[in-house]
Amino acid sequence: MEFNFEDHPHRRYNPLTNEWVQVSPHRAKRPWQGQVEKVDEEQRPEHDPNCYLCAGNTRINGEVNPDYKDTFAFQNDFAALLEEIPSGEVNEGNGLFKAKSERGLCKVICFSPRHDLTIPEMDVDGIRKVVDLWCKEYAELGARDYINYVQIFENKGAVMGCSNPHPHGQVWAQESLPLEPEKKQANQLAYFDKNGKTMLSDYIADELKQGTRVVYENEHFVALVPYWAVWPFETMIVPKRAVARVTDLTEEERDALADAYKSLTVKYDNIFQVSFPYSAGIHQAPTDGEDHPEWHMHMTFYPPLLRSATVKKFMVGYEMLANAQRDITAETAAARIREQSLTHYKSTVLEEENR
Ligand code: H2U
Repeated sequence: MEFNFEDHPHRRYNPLTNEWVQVSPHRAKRPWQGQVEKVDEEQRPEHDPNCYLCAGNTRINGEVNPDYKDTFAFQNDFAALLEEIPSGEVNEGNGLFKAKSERGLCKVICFSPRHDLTIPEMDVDGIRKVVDLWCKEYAELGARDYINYVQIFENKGAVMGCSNPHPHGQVWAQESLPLEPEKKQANQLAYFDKNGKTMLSDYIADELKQGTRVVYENEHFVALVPYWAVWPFETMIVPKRAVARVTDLTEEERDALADAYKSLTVKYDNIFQVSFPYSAGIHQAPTDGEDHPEWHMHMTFYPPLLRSATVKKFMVGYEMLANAQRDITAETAAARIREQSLTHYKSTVLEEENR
């Protein structure tokens, strides 16, 4: 019998983080008698008077949101990071007790005044405004001399702990480089120093040649299931040009990013005909004043759903104690995403109802 990566257990290497994932494709058929998530598909109003993100509404701290027409950003009223704190440091017990103060700030970014929409249901022009807002926040927050990293992210769906269905994301800006970007920076730097090119330029060139993990492509971006994906339907949107940060994207590339973001999330929603939950975010160059030619920005999506709209993957047991693990291969997941239509299932339903 010959070893076969589609059937036999193996490990795959993530060169961005220098970590391994255990792949167990033969397990994909196991029966499920565990927790089943509730599908929350209620019809939401365009404006909800009780939503703290809707235009014109009062937030918990008494502030009133403006009557915004596209996007809107505000400082998180319950921010995890604060700007005005004294600095402090502990390093005791032979380095066993280390701590350091961390300055920063957190913002909430509303993608649209429409309470009933999500990214896959917004039009590309509206999503382009979200891309522009990311650029504005990255530039403005990153320009503060003590801010060295800006993390842009979106938590979508109650399953991901998102507290409000209104389309929104967050931006956390801080003094230090957080763990995930720190790992990616070190590995991209080592690759760039050795090869004189960004790691992801070489990687996506090979992915585009092979095609088996590519799920969507336009002129400037490719969306793919990375070879080393951990989450069942994990994907990355990567610019074809080695761009270090969102603010280095051209106007055309910003449009293309908005198109890729929409296309990928429409396909996601179509897999189980449900608003597909995920945590997504942009990893890009720190805002420490350096050039960072090693950085190739990318947007990563970590969706938790596994085999249906109601069965979620849990990162527990072996994953917590030993190593990240997945059942279906990246190639199987990619084929599943790729084959989905670029027309959102809800618009198809609407068309049928109107017929
Ligand atoms: P989620 O992305 O997890 O849904 O978070 C929304 C954020 O909105 C959350 O961090 C903030 C919460 O602190 N928030 C406000 O800033 N003001 C409010 O009036 C309610 C919620």
